[in-house]
Amino acid sequence: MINIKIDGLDVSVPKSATILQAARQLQIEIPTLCYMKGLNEVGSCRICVVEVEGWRGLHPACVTKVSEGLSVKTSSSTVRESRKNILELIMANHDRECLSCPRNQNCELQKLCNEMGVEAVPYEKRADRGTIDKSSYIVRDPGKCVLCGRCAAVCSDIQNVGVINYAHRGAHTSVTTPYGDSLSEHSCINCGQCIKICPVGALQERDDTGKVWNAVEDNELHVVVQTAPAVRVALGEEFGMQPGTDVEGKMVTALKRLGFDRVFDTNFSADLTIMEEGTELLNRLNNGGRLPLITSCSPGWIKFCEHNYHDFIDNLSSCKSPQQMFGAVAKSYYAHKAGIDAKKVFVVSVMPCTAKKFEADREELKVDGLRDVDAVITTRELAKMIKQSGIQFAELPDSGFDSLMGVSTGAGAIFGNTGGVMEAALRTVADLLTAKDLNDIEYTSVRGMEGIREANVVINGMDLRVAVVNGTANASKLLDKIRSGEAAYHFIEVMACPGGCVNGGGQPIIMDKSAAEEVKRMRIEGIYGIDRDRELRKSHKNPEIKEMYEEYMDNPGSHKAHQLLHTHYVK
Ligand code: HC0
Ligand code: SF4
Repeated sequence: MINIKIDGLDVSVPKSATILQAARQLQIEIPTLCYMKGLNEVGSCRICVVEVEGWRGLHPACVTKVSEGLSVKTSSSTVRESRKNILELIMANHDRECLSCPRNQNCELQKLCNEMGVEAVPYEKRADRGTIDKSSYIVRDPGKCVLCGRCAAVCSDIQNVGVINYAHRGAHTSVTTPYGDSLSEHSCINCGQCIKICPVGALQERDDTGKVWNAVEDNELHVVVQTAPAVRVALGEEFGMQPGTDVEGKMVTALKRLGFDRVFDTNFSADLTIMEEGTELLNRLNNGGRLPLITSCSPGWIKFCEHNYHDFIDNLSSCKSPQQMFGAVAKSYYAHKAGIDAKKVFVVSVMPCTAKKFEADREELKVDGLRDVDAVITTRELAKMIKQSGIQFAELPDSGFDSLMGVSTGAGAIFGNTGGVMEAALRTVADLLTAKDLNDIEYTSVRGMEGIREANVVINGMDLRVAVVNGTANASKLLDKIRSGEAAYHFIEVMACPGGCVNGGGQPIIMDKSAAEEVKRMRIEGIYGIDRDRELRKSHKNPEIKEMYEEYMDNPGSHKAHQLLHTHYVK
């Protein structure tokens, strides 16, 4: 251990510690901007500078290692003045459009400027980093970029995509795409993880709230909305509630007040996905089909697979995702039952995911030329619409989803967590293989926060080797092992976002990044709580699903089901 003094207080820390870590051990908060523990420890912004007795100049606490006997000052007037000066320099090159910025009041730079007393910017703008690019699902505004590099780190290290990075030198340094192109022209998977880690408003999702307002106000259209499993455990955060709070009832009330004609649930179509995907798994196992079967409901993962692992395209489940299945049945089964022309049904999705906007636009997911889903908004965009309409969300009474496509089971709910699709499928496959109504349904071996989890599940004497992956860099690691013959599985779940949809790129932004893991854990727990409280916890027990098959689609895997609910991807 190394003994040092910080602001006159003694502390012992491991030899490998930085001054920042040592200060945090003493509960001394040194401000940071570019720093992300374990991901981006590069000392590029210099906000964390400190004085070290006997050393010349100031030193960034996030990358300066401790040594025996150091004496550090973290808030001398020299330090405070320097931090203020650094912020003024950053602000000089930052488009100061705070009032109209989507990150107003949720911006780390704004918070630092307030805390350090930055009132005016005494410097001229030095760099022109380009104009806003709105042509992708992920909108980049280089004029607001503070060059922290956090997006580049997440894109390459967590997602193994690497489509944004530093370019140019000196005052012309920028964080940009290859050739400064739109992200849509490259292998960006639209996961939105860069948005969530950006400290300012330089990255945002494409805003589709205008499209949804227009649809809701169009009397010619019958507008139905579906809500993804993970939205209800995070939406409350936008209104001051604890992460993980289940606000399903209030969310449904809010959507009805916003003017949607019907409020339905993606959890319903998650149950439907299990009926189709469980059948597909059993077919492949029994009939020598291509294995491992790999889930296909995460559109970021699908795009990643198409760009980098096209030799696994035939392993992908042919099932559309629950979002798309919902749209397909809304415009067929629901329109038929309600006596409405399918072309007049406008389907809106509320998703925790930015890649769902891309998925909804995919040509191969259309049925007879008709899109399944017409508009996708994120959890953040729904919160914005609720705020715009003056609804006092926290005060709302609860209400229930509309019937026909509003009932769901605990299995549908857990889709929102990493491991959830796997567990939901195992619950149904186990009942089908044993022809029993099994009580032991919590497959805890596939739960957890680790990036790659493997398990052997024995069902009715059949030994199933399964794996659950989250984050596309982890998907690469697993698929590389399969390619080289080091590993083999029957069934794999892949979710593009670390933690699964609860941590999707469209979820509320957590300003205090040190709390991010805890927030993720609370959202995950919120979802397992919904599952535990459900009377029905297996997809095949969903009465509305049974009714739909009986009346409209015969059996899972039927010709009609294939027409509506399945697709294929081109290599
Ligand atoms: Fe998900 Fe989904 S669980 S991808 O994470 O499968 O976005 O929440 O809606 O479609 O159901 C996201 C969440 C969904 C879909 C479902 C799946
Ligand atoms: Fe990278 Fe995902 Fe951001 Fe695209 S959306 S730039 S893949 S982090």
